[in-house]
Amino acid sequence: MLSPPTARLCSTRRAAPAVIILAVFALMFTTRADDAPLRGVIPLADADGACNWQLSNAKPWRQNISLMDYSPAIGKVLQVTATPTVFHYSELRPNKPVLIARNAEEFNGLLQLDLFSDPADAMLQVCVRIQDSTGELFQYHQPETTRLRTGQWSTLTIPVGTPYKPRSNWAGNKDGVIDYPVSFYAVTIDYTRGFIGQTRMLFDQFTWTPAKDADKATPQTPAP
Ligand SMILES: [Ca+2]
Ligand SMILES: [Ca+2]
Repeated sequence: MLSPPTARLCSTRRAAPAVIILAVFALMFTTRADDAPLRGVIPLADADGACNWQLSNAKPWRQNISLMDYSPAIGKVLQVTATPTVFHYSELRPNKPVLIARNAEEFNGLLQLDLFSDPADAMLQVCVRIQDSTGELFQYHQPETTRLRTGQWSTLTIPVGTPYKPRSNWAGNKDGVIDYPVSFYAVTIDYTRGFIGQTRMLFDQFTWTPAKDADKATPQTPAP
């Protein structure tokens, strides 16, 4: 049977909105891919080679950050210099907070970084600052103070996310509730009280590993 001409006209007219709907879906999926939470290394430099990290209050706290070539094997690293008697910590952050989790389930993982401290005893501890969608900041501490060794790189690990309790929170809506999505905002380096002189710290391989990925890589240690 031949379909009536009016029906044909209708289906042709419907085609245009369908194309628009498909285009909107395509755009949504593209946007979603761009907004996927980070897994792995947070780059030290952007595509043009410019430093992707900054120090908060660098000028008043008399601290300095630079991107430098370290060695052929290690490549570029961040160098931070500070005088702990002028200010007792540094806040080192990517130019833009990095999305790491869209919900409570995703918010569970390890933030790791490679650190070289000269001298080693100038550094007391490293903390991680996470920003929720209202701008509230949550600070997570290392489980225990890491002793660095002079003249050696160390990999520090800070567990971050819903299974762990942040030590403090401030800014944003200040309700103590994590509003998703959340982003990696900064690491802070607390200097040893009473340390006299200038410190030089090198940073490399800032890495976010979601717990789901870590489970695949290493067998879980049974609870004691
Ligand atoms: Ca490097
Ligand atoms: Ca909040």
